Amino acid sequence: MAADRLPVLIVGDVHGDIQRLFAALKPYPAQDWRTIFLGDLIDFGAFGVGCLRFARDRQNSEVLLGNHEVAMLGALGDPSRVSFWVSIGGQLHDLDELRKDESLQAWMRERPLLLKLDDGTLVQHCGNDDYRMLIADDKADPVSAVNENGRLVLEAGDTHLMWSVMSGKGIFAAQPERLDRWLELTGSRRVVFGHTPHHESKPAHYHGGKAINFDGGLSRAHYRRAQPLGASVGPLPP
Ligand SMILES: [Mn+2]
Repeated sequence: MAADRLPVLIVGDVHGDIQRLFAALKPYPAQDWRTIFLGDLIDFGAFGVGCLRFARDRQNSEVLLGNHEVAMLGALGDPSRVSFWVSIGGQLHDLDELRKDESLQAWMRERPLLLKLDDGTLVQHCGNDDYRMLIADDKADPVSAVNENGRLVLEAGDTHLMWSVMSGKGIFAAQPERLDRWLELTGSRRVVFGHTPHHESKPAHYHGGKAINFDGGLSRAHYRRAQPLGASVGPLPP
């Protein structure tokens, strides 16, 4: 697509704070950037579904699936999972809104788990290699296998399995051997991710930039003290 030629803008976990999302995107007009959202647009903040729709509709943008989207889809399909989802920040008014919008539901289920860029960057929600649990066939391209099997699992309504794949803590910062194995398996030179806040003023680089965390705690509803916008949103380094 034409957006492939644009510089890449990464957007970390938004968690329903649409005002700070707009503020963070202001220096980056949609037509000038290929915007990649790392997932977890919802929960904690009041405008989760609004953030999802905005990301879906922004020009030249792609949106990865986050574990909070998985939990919300679980709550949508199974009333017994609503209380768990609320316990991790789920907003009931957002669930009502999603229930009325079947095309948004379908769009959420189709979100990829992994995105491989032409420059060898792998982009994903969690800084974790648990995605490998979705690889069944050694011969298949691992990135396609994770995305295809993830989609099948979501279509089957097994959000419980998907949650276990996607909710682990980040391990790439502390376990460089696992990082290297994941990069080798996926044929990537580095991995960009969110999911676990890094508490730095800019995206956190680990192991010489082989792993970069863009979850800078953007949402005021999730983190009492507002973190800098540039900790979560910014250009992909060269
Ligand atoms: Mn997450």
